[in-house]
Amino acid sequence: MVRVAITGAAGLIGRHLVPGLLGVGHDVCGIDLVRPEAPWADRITVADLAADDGALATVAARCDAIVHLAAIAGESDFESAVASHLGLTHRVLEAARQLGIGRVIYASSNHAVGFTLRGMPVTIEMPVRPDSLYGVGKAAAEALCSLYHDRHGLAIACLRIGSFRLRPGSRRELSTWLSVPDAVRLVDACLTAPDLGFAIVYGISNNTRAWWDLAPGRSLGYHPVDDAEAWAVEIEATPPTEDDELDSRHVGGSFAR
Ligand code: 15L
Repeated sequence: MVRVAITGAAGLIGRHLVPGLLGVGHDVCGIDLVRPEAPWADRITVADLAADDGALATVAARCDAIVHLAAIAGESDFESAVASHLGLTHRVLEAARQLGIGRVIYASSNHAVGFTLRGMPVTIEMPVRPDSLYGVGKAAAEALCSLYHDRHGLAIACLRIGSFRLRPGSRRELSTWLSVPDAVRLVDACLTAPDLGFAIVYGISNNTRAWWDLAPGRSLGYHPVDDAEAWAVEIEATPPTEDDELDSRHVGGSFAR
């Protein structure tokens, strides 16, 4: 059992991750701008991570790990991207360092490499190639995580999450989908891996059409189960869209337009 604090706990991913991690036996608390309507809502502290220095310290004080999800979940202007991805991540890493919390799981994104051309497997050794200011923010925050690992010894996983959805909704998502149960498996693996060190991991399900390398995740104990292929016939029966055409060029899809 890991005692874990989740930033952005009421957000798109957080609201599934909190009950999911509780379900596999972890002790979970969280912080967000809003209180979710959920049976576990009393585990969430309502506070603005960007403005309230003490809130995260209070929430995370007795935790073993922080899962940092809070961020703008798409493209924004430059100042907002820097504040949201680099700024918030810095606050989280500093809180972890000061509180002696040894492990941080950071929700990065596939858009850190989104301008990479489609057609070949994408490994973690390939250069960062953001497709947006969002992707730049994620790549910069990954670099900050790397520094906190090297300089301060924190164990950190940067999860380059694909398309977190209840089910895949487009041709691209047949490759990039991350199911809710697999997201829980991924974070659980990163929370419990004995030798995490500094890891960059692609966060997708066990998709037949995957183009991101799952080996780094598997080496940490992440064994995804779901496969977007189950929706392939239904999705491919729909007429191709303009976004499908953009999605076929770069791994980040329409973010690279
Ligand atoms: C992301 O990182 C975004 O937060 C999400 O909205 C999706 O666009 C996803 O990537 C994706 O690439 O499908």
